[in-house]
Amino acid sequence: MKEEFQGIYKQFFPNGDPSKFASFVFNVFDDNHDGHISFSEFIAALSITSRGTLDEKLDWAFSLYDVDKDGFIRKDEMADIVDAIYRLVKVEHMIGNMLELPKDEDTPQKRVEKIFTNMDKNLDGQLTRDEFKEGSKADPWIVQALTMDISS
Ligand SMILES: [Ca+2]
Ligand SMILES: [Ca+2]
Repeated sequence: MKEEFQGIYKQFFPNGDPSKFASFVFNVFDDNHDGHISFSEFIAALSITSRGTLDEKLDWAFSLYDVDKDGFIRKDEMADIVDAIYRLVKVEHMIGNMLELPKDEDTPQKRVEKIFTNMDKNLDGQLTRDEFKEGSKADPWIVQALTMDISS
């Protein structure tokens, strides 16, 4: 099932490497963590990512970035996802933009440092849901990347 899912992403990003990103998204779609995405799980996730309100999208994005589901996004969790996004789009849609990425954003780690500088208001090295949602409104890239608006 996870392989099928990766196959779908492969169609959208034939020259990128979507396997890592697809795994993260799969884990969020698979709400009850039984290793399968049921039709209702699929529809629910799809409607949030395509037609949800900004608030719903931010909640969804938070659950994707909070890989271990402890209610906080640590730097290494975000770096993992950002790395997956960079792999996904590197060759495909971003190549023009990639080359023009400022020096402080040209690796996932630098990008995450920058995101945390803006979002981690109390400087404890992790993002609460509130910090994340507030910060994402100022930096929409972080949600656009997840909902595949990245190419537009
Ligand atoms: Ca976490
Ligand atoms: Ca914090």
